[in-house]
Amino acid sequence: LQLETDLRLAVSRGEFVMYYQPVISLKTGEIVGFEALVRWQHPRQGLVTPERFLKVAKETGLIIPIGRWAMQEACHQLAIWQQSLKSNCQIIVGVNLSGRQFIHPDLVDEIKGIIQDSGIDPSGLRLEITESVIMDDVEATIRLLHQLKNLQIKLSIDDFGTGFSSLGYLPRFPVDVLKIDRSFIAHIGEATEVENLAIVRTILMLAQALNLDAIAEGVETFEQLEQLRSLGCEYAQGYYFQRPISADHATQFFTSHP
Ligand code: G
Ligand code: G
Ligand code: MN
Ligand code: NA
Repeated sequence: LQLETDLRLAVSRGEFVMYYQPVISLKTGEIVGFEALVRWQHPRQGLVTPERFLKVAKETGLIIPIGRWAMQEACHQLAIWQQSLKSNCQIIVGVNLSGRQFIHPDLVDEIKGIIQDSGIDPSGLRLEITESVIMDDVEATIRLLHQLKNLQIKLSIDDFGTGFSSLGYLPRFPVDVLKIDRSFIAHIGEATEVENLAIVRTILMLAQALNLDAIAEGVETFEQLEQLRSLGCEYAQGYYFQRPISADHATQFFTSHP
């Protein structure tokens, strides 16, 4: 309950900070974008990760104002990056959406408003929606995804492979990216490698057949990177490249990265 009280105060006091984890092209080694990950700068406990407060935020509905802040902040930062980039470069910022945000009736209008206020080119914004949320009510999801695509933004299915999707629906979802859940990547190099490699290979083939990009999450070792490369995976993120970092640090990393 202390956490809930503190979280309410945090919303009104604006104690959240956005961190950014680079997404890397395995072909060129270049940064192609970032995943935005919210952090809570707690007055006494320091930087708190979402693991510790998102559950309460979802239960209490505080995820709605926190998620709105996250979207505004990420778009504000994206606008800065888009302005500083040469016109031939693309940078994509991924923002996570929880199930509660996804089914909120104001979602589309709110994102539309944030795109206008921030002045971003919407093609640089990607919403990350987990597979289990997407599969919850398929017909409603398809309608909503089309409304979101009408805003000219990008969409990804997050934690792909963990939600037991009926794969037959996949071609009907107007999404751009499959994010391969990090549990499959984590076991590369371990005893269960064979099964996990088979799953990763299958997801990559599926993505290719449906003309979607695939991003491998949670790459922690060189060995995992090499395996992904050999399977033809094009994009990855993970501690091996960089942990989530502040916007300033991300900007430095971005401009100094070869
Ligand atoms: O670093 P990590 O601990 O950042 O994130 C843990 C979980 O919190 C992930 O599942 C991630 O999707 C989720 N998360 C991080 N930032 C946000 C956000 O801004 N909105 C929502 N809805 N979830 C987030
Ligand atoms: O659920 P989602 O995919 O949005 O979660 C992203 C989460 O994964 C964040 O908590 C982020 O900090 C974490 N993360 C990012 N890279 C790695 C990694 O290489 N290893 C592990 N274990 N977690 C990672
Ligand atoms: Mn994500
Ligand atoms: Na994920």
